[in-house]
Amino acid sequence: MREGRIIKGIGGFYYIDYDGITYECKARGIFRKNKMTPMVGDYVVFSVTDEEKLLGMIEEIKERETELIRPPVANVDQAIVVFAITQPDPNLALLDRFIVLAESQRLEIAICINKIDLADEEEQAKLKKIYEATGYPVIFTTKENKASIDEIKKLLAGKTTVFAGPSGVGKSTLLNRIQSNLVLQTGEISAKNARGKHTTRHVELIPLQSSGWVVDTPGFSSLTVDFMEVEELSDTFREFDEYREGCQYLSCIHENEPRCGVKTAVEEGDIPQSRYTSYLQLLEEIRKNRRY
Ligand SMILES: Nc1nc2c(ncn2[C@@H]2O[C@H](COP(=O)(O)OP(=O)(O)O)[C@@H](O)[C@H]2O)c(=O)[nH]1
Ligand SMILES: [Mg+2]
Ligand SMILES: [Zn+2]
Repeated sequence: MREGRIIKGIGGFYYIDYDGITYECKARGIFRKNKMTPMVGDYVVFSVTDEEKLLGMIEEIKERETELIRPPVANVDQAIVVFAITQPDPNLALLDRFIVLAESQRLEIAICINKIDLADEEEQAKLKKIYEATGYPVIFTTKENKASIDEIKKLLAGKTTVFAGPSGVGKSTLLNRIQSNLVLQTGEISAKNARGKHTTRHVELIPLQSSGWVVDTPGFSSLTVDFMEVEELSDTFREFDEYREGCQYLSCIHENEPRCGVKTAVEEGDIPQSRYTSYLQLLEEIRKNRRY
């Protein structure tokens, strides 16, 4: 018996990485009876049925630490939220939404601002100021600079990471630079494919030579936060924490309450306006859903 990790699943076959070798495995019927379907990211025990052809049988699924729905991957540790400093210009409301979604899945979070070759230091400083108060690592990268790519590599070490971020910000390019044997499609190519062929994308876990795993599909394709509770939302805006003691009510949601430490901090410029605006927008979204 061996232990490996499922990196891909297609039509009832599971591809298991075992120390850099990939075995094609089937799952025992017993999993179906237990309503336990193997998923990408699962750590499994498998038996080899044909060493030459690298075939095997999954015998046991190890307990999952986490289970992401979109993309469907087990045991993800971290989300790196990637935005470009320009082309396309960062949409801070969307960035904040990605952070909230990653928080709701209890993932570790890092923020990557890419394409810094296209903007001056002032732009970088502006974003840095907004996000360093969150406590998440904020990393500035460009494909032109290896040292910046190495910083991302360091974050990936030993963890399973999904990259989240809008299309065109450079996610695939980053991954290709991180691991030279990768050839993920970048740039305009995907638009062309989308027109004609029906391309079914399978989620795949890529083992990194430098240790760690990355998911090759962008995370959080479903963008609504309406499954969350209001209290949970305000908890995910981490920089609000230190100002809560200024709130009159313990249950303050920092909206219309008379004495609110968070609102005061926004007025005094201690909490960035863009973060508070994002918060109010997401709050409204959650509320709307509750009315039905
Ligand atoms: N100037 C600049 N362009 C970049 C950088 N990274 C990626 N690009 C370009 O941005 C476009 C989109 O990149 P891609 O990796 O496909 O983005 P994805 O949709 O997030 O995977 C491509 O034309 C890349 O060449 C960068 O650091 N600087
Ligand atoms: Mg891409
Ligand atoms: Zn408050």
